[in-house]
Amino acid sequence: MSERIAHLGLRRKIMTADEAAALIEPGDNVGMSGFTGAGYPKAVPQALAARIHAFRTDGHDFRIGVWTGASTAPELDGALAEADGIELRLPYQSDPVSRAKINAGRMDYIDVHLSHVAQMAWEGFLGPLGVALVEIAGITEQGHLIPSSSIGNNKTWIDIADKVILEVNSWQPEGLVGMHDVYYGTELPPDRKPVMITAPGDRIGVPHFICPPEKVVGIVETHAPDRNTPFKPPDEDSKAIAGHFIEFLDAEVRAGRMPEGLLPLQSGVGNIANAVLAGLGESGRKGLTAYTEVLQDGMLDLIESGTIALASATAFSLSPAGIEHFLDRIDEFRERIILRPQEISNHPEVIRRLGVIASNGMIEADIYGNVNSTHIMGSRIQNGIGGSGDFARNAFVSTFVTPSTAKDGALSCIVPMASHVDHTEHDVDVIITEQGLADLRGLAPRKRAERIIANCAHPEYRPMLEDYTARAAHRAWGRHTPHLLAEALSWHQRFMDTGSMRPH
Ligand code: 0RQ
Repeated sequence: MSERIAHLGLRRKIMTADEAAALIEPGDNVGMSGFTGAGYPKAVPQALAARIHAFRTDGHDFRIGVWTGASTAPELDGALAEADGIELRLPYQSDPVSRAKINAGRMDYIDVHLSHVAQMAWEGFLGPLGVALVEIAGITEQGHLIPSSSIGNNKTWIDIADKVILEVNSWQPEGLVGMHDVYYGTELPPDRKPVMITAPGDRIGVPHFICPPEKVVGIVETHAPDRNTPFKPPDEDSKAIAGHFIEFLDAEVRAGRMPEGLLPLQSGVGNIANAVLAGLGESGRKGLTAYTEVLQDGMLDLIESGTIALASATAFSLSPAGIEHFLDRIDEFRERIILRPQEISNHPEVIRRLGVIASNGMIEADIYGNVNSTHIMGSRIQNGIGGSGDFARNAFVSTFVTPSTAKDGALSCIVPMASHVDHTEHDVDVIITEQGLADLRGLAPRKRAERIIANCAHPEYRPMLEDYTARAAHRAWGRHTPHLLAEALSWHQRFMDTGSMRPH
């Protein structure tokens, strides 16, 4: 296996996962690789979880801070949360065990814009980083580290950590070499320079991480797959949402606001995003581009069909079938895909300059266009804001998608007042449900409410929302954004009390 480690000095640092886990101490902050189930370390976190269990059995506490790119997998988040080993987690997670601990108040979680994490770490707000634990695909003779299936915050973790532990995963395809573009020009103000990306395909960095060999304290060899969750085939709601989105893009082209080849696309993760991509494939457009954070199966299909000419991201998030597809045509994909650090894939300056078309999932939107992406009933975290804020605030047009109802229709995803706000009315241009699309650009609040209710709310909840809006228009204290505050959130309370937002 060690042929993946061409640097002779570093080859001498190979050790077992247990030995590497022993280099992590209680109280350490550990910067780990991993972004949406891709490129996370697969052996050391599990060995660390076992070490934490053993410590507990001996009556000692052992908790660490876990910083990553985004979500990882059961072998990392699941194992460490199960062991009660995480004191603080950031910047994004989607693991069920962690979610339960966070919502039970037993684990701290900071939900951060993904483009902000690196600078927060450099600025020192997060405290010292003891260890970087990073999966890579190999090490060159010169000691350069070849990234694996995600880049995330790895460059920053390697730069700022006191010591570095590497997992060299021979499951990761050797054909990844050359796909990455790691930018080493980021500085803190006042020395910050423009990030010179003027088209999604621009390369501004080097294809590897740079790490002084003496900083590496251990290397663990693995051969283990990424998380690779299969996608559900798109359901009727997802297909309807995709259809509305594509009609909207066509109308933008007809109105002369976008060129035939559109503007670079960003799409969030999940089944709706995949359905939107599938719909784009059927739209007959060619030569589009993507400036996004995650590449799902749908994106590979679009690249193969020529619909997408080039895609820039920070990570893959492929199903097992998607991986097979990727490996079969990796040389072709290498010409069309660039993986970047997440502070660049999600960089506000670049997103604004390129005029990205953003599309992200949400939990609920209120009638004025405020969007909740993260909290169920205002207090329980689902996943996190991820990159949605980086894109929504800076996009050319920012769209949010959701089915109009959840929990088998027991609740409406269009509500009088969002129970938590991640994206304010100022950052939300378009809301799309299976019912239709509400283009909010250029509309004052009361007009927005009319349009969202008419176009996006489920017919079962539309009369209740119209009734609320009409009464608020007459009785609210102010008539700019009319609300009856005590009533506004009673929808959520009714759901929590009775299991349904319908009046009983
Ligand atoms: O709960 O699984 O217990 O039934 O929320 O909902 O329908 O499975 O939707 O997987 O597309 O996730 C916003 C969470 C949507 C996601 C969110 C309940 C629902 C279910 C999940 P159950 P679905 P999805 C790219 C950009 C923020 C980050 C982001 C997300 C669960 O899109 O995390 O966009 N986005 N990042 O039942 C109560 C409602 C509800 C509700 C859904 N209105 N009220 N519960 N649910 N709507 C990625 C990264 O940045 C890494």
